[in-house]
Amino acid sequence: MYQSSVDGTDDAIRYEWSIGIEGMPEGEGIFDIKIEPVWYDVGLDKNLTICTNQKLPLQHGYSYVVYVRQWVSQTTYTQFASAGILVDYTPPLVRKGKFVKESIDSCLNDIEFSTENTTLTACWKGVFSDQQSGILHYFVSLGTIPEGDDVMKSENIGLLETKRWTGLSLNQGTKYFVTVMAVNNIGLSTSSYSDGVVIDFEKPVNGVVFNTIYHRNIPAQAADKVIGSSWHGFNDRHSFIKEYLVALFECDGQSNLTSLRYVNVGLKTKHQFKGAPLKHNRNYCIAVKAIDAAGFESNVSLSTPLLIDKTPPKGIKCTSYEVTDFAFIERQIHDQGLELIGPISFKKDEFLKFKINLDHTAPEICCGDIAFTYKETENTTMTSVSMKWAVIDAESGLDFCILTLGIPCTIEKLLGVEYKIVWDNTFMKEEDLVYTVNIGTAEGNADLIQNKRSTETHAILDIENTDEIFVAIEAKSETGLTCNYRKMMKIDV
Ligand SMILES: [Ca+2]
Ligand SMILES: [Ca+2]
Ligand SMILES: [Ca+2]
Repeated sequence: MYQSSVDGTDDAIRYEWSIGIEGMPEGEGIFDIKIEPVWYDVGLDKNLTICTNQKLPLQHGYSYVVYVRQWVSQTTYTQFASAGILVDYTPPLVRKGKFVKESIDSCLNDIEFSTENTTLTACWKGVFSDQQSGILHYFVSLGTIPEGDDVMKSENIGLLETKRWTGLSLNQGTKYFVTVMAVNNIGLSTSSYSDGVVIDFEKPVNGVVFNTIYHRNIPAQAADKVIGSSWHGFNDRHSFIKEYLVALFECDGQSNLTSLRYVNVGLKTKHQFKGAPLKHNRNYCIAVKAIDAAGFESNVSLSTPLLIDKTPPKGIKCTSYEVTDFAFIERQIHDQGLELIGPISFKKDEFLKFKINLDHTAPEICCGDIAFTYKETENTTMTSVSMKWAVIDAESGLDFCILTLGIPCTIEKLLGVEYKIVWDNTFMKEEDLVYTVNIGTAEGNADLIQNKRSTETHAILDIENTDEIFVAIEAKSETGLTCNYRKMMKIDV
């Protein structure tokens, strides 16, 4: 149905009307112009209502024009045409790649975290379109769920494409969503909502910082071109750690922490300061702070001081050294020219493990440049060993040496034919060891487990039809150093 009226002049003797698609002959799209009349007489009436033919309904996306002929004599008329009116049956569209954004300022970027709990801005420039009838107005709301309005009720804000709320009291750790409903000129609507913003106005918790890249502190080092650092324990409750800032500074006197030159290392949790001008007999500290996704900085955490000592350390000589037969012993010797002589007793099958660190390179998980001699005396349950070992290369500064007692791997029967092999204390305690496990029913075979890589210190497998298995485990440190362990184990069936 279409309504139209015309302002005619008084000298008209009658009017005729027609209607059709804009830019086409009069009547086209409304009448079958080959067989139907196109012009209709209405006498001197100045308005009319047209019901379109069901066979030719008004078509979506087309513009229609009403024509009027004002006859002033039997042979003379003036023709008028209305402005086109576009037919629209569809609600507004959401443009591809456009979305409702949250912002705290100019709407350049959508934010996922905000440090503001009283204000929030929403923006939806170019998000909605309606080619046919156009947008009439927008409704906008704020809620804790998509399409929700539990924080701010839906509000008609005309054709504005941003909304700034103030005086809010948003909760920390809660995600808020903006919903915008676009209404077109024929009353059809479409809504779209933002991907949310979490409120976070708490700085991250700071962690612990170490003066090596191995998550432990050392008191001194001889190297003067590089200092390592590592850290852990930084955390954020409401968002997450986005990046770390690290700085190296001399910390002998009063240090001004506000003027440190930080390096942004992203999400890495270790960093090496290379080529740093490190002075002999001075202490250096590492400062680390974390930044959360909302942009808050944590407090600064400092490592313990590290002394740069380029003079060679004096050798020590231990005349007696004992590994008791019940304890897991760990000794650290910060010196070089090490010589340990003495009786050591340990149980049958137990063995000595070394972890040494030369020149502050990565710690090895087996033996390094160490020579040792020992003499065994057998009795039924104990092996008594006299040992002497020393660092062969006295030039390389021995940083530390850890000596521990290795416990052989064990086998435990579970249900049925299921067994558990455990190598908890077989290798050096090192967080980042990766094990490659091979287990077979004959020496050199891997028919039960082949090249299984794991960070766990156990394996569970089915063992049938054999009374012994051969276990070979290779442990690999983060720095690529390896240590091998092999054992034949009897199966208790
Ligand atoms: Ca439309
Ligand atoms: Ca967002
Ligand atoms: Ca935070």
